[in-house]
Amino acid sequence: MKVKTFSGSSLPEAIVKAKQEFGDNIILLESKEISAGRTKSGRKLVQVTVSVDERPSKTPKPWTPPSINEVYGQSKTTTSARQPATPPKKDHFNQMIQDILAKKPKELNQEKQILSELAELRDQISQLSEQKVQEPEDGLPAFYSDVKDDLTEKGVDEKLASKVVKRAYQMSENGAEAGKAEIVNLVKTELHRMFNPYNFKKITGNNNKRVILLVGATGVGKTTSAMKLAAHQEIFGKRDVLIVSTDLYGPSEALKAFSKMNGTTVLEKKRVDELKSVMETVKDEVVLVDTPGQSPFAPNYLSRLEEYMKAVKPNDVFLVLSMNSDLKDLYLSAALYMLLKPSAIVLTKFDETAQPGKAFSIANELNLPIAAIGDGKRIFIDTQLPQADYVLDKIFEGNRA
Ligand SMILES: Nc1nc2c(ncn2[C@@H]2O[C@H](COP(=O)(O)OP(=O)(O)OP(=O)(O)O)[C@@H](O)[C@H]2O)c(=O)[nH]1
Ligand SMILES: [Mg+2]
Repeated sequence: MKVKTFSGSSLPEAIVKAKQEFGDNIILLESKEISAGRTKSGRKLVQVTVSVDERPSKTPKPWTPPSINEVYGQSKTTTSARQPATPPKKDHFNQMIQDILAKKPKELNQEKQILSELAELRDQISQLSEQKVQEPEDGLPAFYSDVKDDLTEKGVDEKLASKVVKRAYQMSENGAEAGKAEIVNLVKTELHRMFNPYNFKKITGNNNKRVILLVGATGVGKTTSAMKLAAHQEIFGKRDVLIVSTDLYGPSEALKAFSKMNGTTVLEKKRVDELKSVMETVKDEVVLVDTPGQSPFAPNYLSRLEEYMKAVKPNDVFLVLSMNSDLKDLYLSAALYMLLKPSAIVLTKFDETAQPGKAFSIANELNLPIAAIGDGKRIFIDTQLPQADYVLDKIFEGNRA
């Protein structure tokens, strides 16, 4: 995977530069604005970091442009005939971002503008990829539709389920004749390829200071996740960890008990100035800053989180999302937290959903890696590393290929 940063006077200009070098299939990793005072030219700049996947495909057969019409015994369609008659609809998530932007007050103006440009860009990218994956003109053969229904039943949203099943169709050696087991395997391969785990090795390999801010709506499992990350041997279990509780009611009983049991230092810091000074004393620890839960729609909540951000200057913001929420609610709450530019998501309460496929939909929509999975209340037991097979097994259990 190649990663590079481009800059321009606006987001679209920076993106055009990135596309000129990497082509249309770029993935936007980050965008930030650099104020006029900090650039050589004295003009405001927008910087984007993009990546392009250059790895050879793991799929069984290289993808060739649609042979669908041949499979169906029809003549080849021209490219223009394959274009959708009407432009694809704005996707759900982008629509939500737009709705939020329309409603929010004037605060966070710069971020709002970047978010709005991002939504536009995401639309363009998704339209490009829609054009690549065409549906057979007679509709999907029955087994493919069955697998698609299984996916949506398990929480994968309609758009993503349709995309991966069409992709399976195009990759299948047997096309319309493929059996269900073959289709399931191809769909798993495709979902596996899309799964993006957060790379803890990169940050646990050294003993440097690392500050992670945990954010998310009330009761989603932020405090529990802080303890789970601190305890897990392949996450921060071997590092010195400091958990800073900013909860207005002080650290919970569970957190105090964990501190005793695991030997993890827990500090109570409610005020922003206290937070700032504690950060100055940290040398080579991992600091997990646990923020108080509140509805993301509460007035001034995001501005308050921004104050925390300024005080602790986190290396990472982990957005904690509870899998027992409805997918629309997940999108809506996540869209607001995107203003804080999270670097990964932590998915909790997998044990409380019958729709584990939501994990793929939300990670795909937010274009963020998954840092950890929580599947129960027990701190030392119910934590899973972010592995595609864990989610895939849950989706396809009882339907083994
Ligand atoms: N079943 C299940 N329960 C969980 C999981 N993660 C957390 N919980 C429970 O959910 C409840 C809330 O968890 P907390 O960690 O306190 O959530 P929080 O986001 O810190 O809550 P606030 O600080 O009040 O916003 C607790 O009872 C946890 O034990 C999980 O993966 N599965
Ligand atoms: Mg909490």
